[in-house]
Parts: sequence; C-alpha cells; structure tokens
Amino acid sequence: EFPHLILMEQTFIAIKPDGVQRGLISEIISRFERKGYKLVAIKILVPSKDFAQKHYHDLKERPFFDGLCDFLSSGPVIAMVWEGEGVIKYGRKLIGATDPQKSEPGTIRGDLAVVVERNIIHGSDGPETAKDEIKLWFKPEELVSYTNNAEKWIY
Ligand code: 3AN
Repeated sequence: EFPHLILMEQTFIAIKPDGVQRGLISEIISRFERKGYKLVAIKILVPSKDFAQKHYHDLKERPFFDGLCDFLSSGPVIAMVWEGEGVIKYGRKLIGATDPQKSEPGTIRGDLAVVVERNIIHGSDGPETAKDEIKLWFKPEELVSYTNNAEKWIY
C-alpha cells in the first residue's frame, strides 16, 4: 500500500576538479535527479590542501594520498548532499567502481572516465562516512528541507 514507509537518508557527493573542468556538472546532477533523489545542499568551492587531507584522512597511508589531495585542491569542486531512500548505497552504484577501467558502462565513471586518478566524482561509502563528510563540508543551516511534489509519485 502507498505511500510505504520511507527511510530517508543523506549522502555526500562531490564532483571533483576534473569533472568540473570537463563540463560534466549537469550530466552528473541529472543522473541523481532523474533517478528520484533530492538535492538538499550544493556549493562550489576550491578546497585547501589541508581540507582535502581531512576529507581523505582514511587514505593517508596510501602511496597516492599526496597526489590525490593535490588534485582535489587544484580547482573548483561541486559539493552536494543528496537525499532519498537507499541513496548512500545506490549513489555508489550510479557512480560505479573506483577504477573507471572496471566500472560498468551505464555508470558515471564507466561512461565518463578512463583512469582511477581522474575518476570525476566522490560519493560517501557508508552511513558513518556520509555523516562525517556532510559535517565536514557543510554547516547544518546549508541543508534545506523541502517537499518535492514528485515524491508522491516516486514513493
Ligand atoms: P571511491 O572514491 O570509489 O570511494 P576510494 O575511497 O578507495 O574510492 O579512493 C578515493 C580516491 O582515491 C578515488 N576516487 C581515486 O581518485 C583515488 N584512488 C583510489 N585508488 C587509487 C589508486 N590505486 N591510484 C591512484 N588514485 C587512487
């Protein structure tokens, strides 16, 4: 019976400097939007290297950490919060595997990227990281809460 119980969640999604430079902002936003997810926060900024290191702190032991942080802080990034049922896990599915050589066609990385160092988009990998990343990138008042009339047809 509709509407069923909706378990809303939020995830942090960022279009990295390569995605912005290549003109893929609207393409990426449109994939989340058409799926039925809701944009509740968005901004454009150039993160500092220090901020990039905070964002990627889990990867600080990896050999590519320094290059990755230089890259993330090299130009404008689109930071977003998307909301909807299953958005953390399904958002990762829309994005595709970390290495674009292994991402399926039909995914964002599968369709639009070629190498792992330039994989155009970031998405939180679980509920804990989603919470931490949203908190790192946004102040609570930068998130909006609104009813989208299409939702009664989605849920
Ligand atoms: P994902 O972004 O799919 O969650 P993570 O968290 O393992 O993947 O990696 C974060 C970022 O680090 C990737 N988006 C990619 O830009 C970079 N990265 C991951 N693995 C490599 C690698 N082997 N060489 C260079 N960069 C990498």
